[in-house]
Amino acid sequence: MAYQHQTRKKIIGMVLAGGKGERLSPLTLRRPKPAVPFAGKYKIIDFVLSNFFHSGIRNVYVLTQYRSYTLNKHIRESWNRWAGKDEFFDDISPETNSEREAWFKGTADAICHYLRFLEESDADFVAIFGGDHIYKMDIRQMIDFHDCQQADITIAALEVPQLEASRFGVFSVDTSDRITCFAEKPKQPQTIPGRETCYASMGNYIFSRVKLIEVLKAGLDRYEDLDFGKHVIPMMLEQGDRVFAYNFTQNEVPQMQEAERGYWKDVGTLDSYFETNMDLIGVSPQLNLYNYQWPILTKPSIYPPAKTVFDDEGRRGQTLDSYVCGGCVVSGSTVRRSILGPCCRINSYSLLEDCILFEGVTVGRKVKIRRAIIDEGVVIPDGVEIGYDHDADRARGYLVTESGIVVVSA
Ligand code: ADQ
Ligand code: ADP
Repeated sequence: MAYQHQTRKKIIGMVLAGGKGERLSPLTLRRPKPAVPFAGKYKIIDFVLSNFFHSGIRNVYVLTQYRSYTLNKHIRESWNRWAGKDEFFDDISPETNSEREAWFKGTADAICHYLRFLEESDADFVAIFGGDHIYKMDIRQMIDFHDCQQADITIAALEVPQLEASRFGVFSVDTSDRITCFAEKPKQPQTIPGRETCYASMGNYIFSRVKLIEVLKAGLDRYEDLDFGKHVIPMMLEQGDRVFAYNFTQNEVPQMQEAERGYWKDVGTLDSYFETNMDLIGVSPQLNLYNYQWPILTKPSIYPPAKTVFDDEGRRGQTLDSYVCGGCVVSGSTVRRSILGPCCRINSYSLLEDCILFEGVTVGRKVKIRRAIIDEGVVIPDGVEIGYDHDADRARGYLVTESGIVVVSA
């Protein structure tokens, strides 16, 4: 039976989308992590914004900062159009033209700069979510939990293996899921009693609006780089606020497949980015993009259908086990287990295997590429081989990751 929402409270969304995503470099040299393409036609930020949209939370500010131009453009061109009457998905960035990084110093500090939006709002709750993750979530279920617990803050949470837990905010709970202690990225994360896993924060928070304003003002007096994980949550625990954890594995979206329960990916490194994309083109991917009850929204495509053609000499153009976006032309060449972003051209006698191509990549004739990520607009000249000899790849200035993925950036 479909989930019945209880709360009638008013909610305002804030998405933190200003992070650099340094571990995804060189893909994040010219764009922030939330603007990195994913699954061909989407951008990473489309996942969290689709969650807000389908949860009926459509008053959403997207806080951008680092290399914000492409992300702001995407929000304006793609997301503004999904908003109806009295709804908005607005990008907001620091009011500075500076190229320096002396902007907002921490996640909560960024929200503080827009305190007036919160003060002027009549919302009961504020949903502050990261813009960096791939998952589907009905946020109203978390809000119902927050409301029911009469919490001051609720943190979305997952269990992660202890070995990975140092990348997260890690905490302990009592029997009613109230958080008793919290440590941001601890060197020695505390496991759940009797288990080898830890409770980890997903960096998604529901705050009661009045409480949020109060703690931000108090925090600003104490820290100049105010951060939710480092300062705000510990401060709230210290002063006895009601801090709760929402178990994300309880969350359900319509027509969800069992494999999707608890599915949440950070795609923070090039290898995890590559694997998470590649999982999509397997026979039964964990993440189902064909659930029309929860479609991932993005910029509507104006491109013509993808096309595979025989070349002048009668060589077949073919794509196998692949995602191929609109506007692509694959002529006289073979593409296997790959993701082609919009408007790619693959020319005769070429072979692509296990590749991710961003928008507008041109691959010349007699090219061979395997296990590679090719950035937007790159032109691969005739006869080049990529991914077969990593020394040669490095000599050409390409980056080769630990697991041997070659990244060709513009
Ligand atoms: P991290 O993801 O490491 O940890 P951080 O780098 O601060 O924390 O980024 C959080 C989010 O805020 C990201 O989406 C990022 O893009 C964005 N962001 C960072 N600085 C910003 C700024 N100045 N303006 C706007 N947006 C900004 C956090 C939590 C952990 C939790 C993990 C889960 O602190 O407790 O476990 O997320 O990934
Ligand atoms: P190749 O090196 O593979 O021979 P071509 O540039 O000759 O590449 O293109 C091969 C085929 O791709 C053409 O015969 C045509 O069918 C298709 N093609 C090229 N450009 C377009 C286009 N703008 N629209 C549709 N199909 C195109």
